[in-house]
Amino acid sequence: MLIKKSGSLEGKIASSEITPKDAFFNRRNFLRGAVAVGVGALALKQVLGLIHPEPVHADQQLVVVPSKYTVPDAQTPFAKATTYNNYYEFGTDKSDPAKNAHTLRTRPWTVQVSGMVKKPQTLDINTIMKYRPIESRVYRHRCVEAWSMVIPWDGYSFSEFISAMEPLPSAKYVQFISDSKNSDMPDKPGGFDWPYSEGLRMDEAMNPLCLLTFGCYSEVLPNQNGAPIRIVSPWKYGFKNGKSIVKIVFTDKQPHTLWNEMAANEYGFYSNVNPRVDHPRWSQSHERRIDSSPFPKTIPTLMFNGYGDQVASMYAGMDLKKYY
Ligand SMILES: Nc1nc2c(c(=O)[nH]1)N[C@H]1C(S)=C(S)[C@@H](COP(=O)(O)O)O[C@H]1N2
Ligand SMILES: [Mo]
Repeated sequence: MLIKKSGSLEGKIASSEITPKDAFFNRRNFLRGAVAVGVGALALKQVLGLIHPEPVHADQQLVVVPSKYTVPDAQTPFAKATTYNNYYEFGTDKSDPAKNAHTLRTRPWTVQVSGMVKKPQTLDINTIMKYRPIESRVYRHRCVEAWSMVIPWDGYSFSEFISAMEPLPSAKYVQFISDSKNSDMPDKPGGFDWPYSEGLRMDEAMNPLCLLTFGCYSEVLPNQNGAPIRIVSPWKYGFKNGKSIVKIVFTDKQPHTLWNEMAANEYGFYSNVNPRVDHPRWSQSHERRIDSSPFPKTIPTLMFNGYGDQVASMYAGMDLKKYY
């Protein structure tokens, strides 16, 4: 795997350096159970792949390394984590995204970085994916709707990416904006201010737990889980974790976030998991662990989803009832 260590991402990996070999590794198409492939045949496939980029399939394996940021909880079965989803651009029922998200085209894919940053630039997803080793991190995932899962996500700390972008000292927040192309998402429900957008305070985004995510269960992300690139911030409610990101904006003002602007009294900008601050329409004290809890909401919800040791200090002195 080609990993370079300093300077900005594009500086590190100029497009002229992307050889057929790199392209092969970029696409991570190490098919599960594949037998040895002749080198000649492989090389030809790579060259053809460059001319006609292959679609990336969700069952493609990622090369991942273990991570210290892993909880011991029993993992949610892959089949549940990939069929019980919120991804409203593909429908508002939990089962809709798995049925509809196949229309999302995840290659070619670029992420535009702009705002208060030294070098605004547009980066190819393959460049971003190979910038750092991809870690497998088993995280607790708590939706604001009081259900939860335990998912092995694959990515590297968002902080690594942010540092490479060299944000200006004036940047206090980072916003990430999801895709919303009509051709890919023809049936987006009305009444929402598309595209989906979310954001974090800079120190939250720089917390090593905040994961720039490319896969789950050591495979590239299924479309319904936010392919090809998304955020996972496990101490926050799931809606902070924007999917299928196309823009990252550094700013000095608290950014527009879709749910907060839709219903500010129900969905705060911070949205830290907090069993003591209820949603106006339901309690947050307990949760239902999808597929392992026999009936709804038997599991006590943990402050910061159990990640207090790593994140509580960022909120020292803040009234978390006011800044929910
Ligand atoms: N673009 C986009 N991102 C999104 C959503 C969405 O509707 N659109 N839903 C959010 C919510 S509410 C949750 S709980 C998680 C759920 O998806 P996951 O299980 O793949 O994390 O995605 C979040 N990210
Ligand atoms: Mo959610």
